Amino acid sequence: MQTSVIERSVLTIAGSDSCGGSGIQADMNTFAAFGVYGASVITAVTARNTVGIQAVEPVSDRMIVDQMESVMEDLPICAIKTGMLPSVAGIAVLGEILGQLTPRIPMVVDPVVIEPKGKELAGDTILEAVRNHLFPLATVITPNREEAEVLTGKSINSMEEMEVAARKLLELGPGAVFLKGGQFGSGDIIDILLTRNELFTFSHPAFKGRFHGTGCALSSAVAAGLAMGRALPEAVEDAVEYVQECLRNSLAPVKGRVGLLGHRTGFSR
Ligand code: PXL
Repeated sequence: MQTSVIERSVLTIAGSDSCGGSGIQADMNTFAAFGVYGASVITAVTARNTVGIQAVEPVSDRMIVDQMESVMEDLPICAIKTGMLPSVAGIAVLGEILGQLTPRIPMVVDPVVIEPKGKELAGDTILEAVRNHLFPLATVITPNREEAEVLTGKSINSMEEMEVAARKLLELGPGAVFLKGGQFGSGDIIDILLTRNELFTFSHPAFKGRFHGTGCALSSAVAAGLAMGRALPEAVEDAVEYVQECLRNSLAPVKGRVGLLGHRTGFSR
């Protein structure tokens, strides 16, 4: 038996999803697919399935801090991703800890507000706290179109408006904005990555139906790429391709109408 020393790992700070489709479970599956060791700080526990969310219980702020300390003291964390964060006070405390770690450690902030079918996972005050405490520390933020609309207070109905929204979000302090899900008309879905000096676009076919956990997998895949030393545009490109691969391998749930991502290990480009 061979034991090699762990050189790189990636940390997710997010909620647990009991059905395994999103949250911590999607993040860990994604890290495994990219071949990067994953650690997790659990911020909330959800009782949910593909039909809906039955219950949510936040983890205490103290326990979030304890988990952070345990992980950071031991593992070589090379990138961090944040997802569902349930309390304003917890976000402020996390902001202080993460302020000591970034920008040395790149961080992907997924401002989880609304899951695709429109159910709110985080209220406005949470979003405001994420915007104030975490956006300025982020290497990249990864809102979907609905989240960008909430964050900017403007609806997005065209590619031009996608770009305007991305520019507005960049002013909130992150190093870059990856704005997902521009689909105006029946064509491909266009995502845009706006860095401080460049704009990249990524287009991919739209899959029929609704899927659970695409945002979590995407932001985790970006974090995995950054942990492995990939430049942001390449990490984003790989992440888009990874989620496409998961969608091609998707699984139909028994009762719900939302598909589950088919994570596979050994993803490489
Ligand atoms: O997809 C957003 C998300 C993030 N984290 C948890 C979730 C969900 C969506 O349901 O349950 C724990």
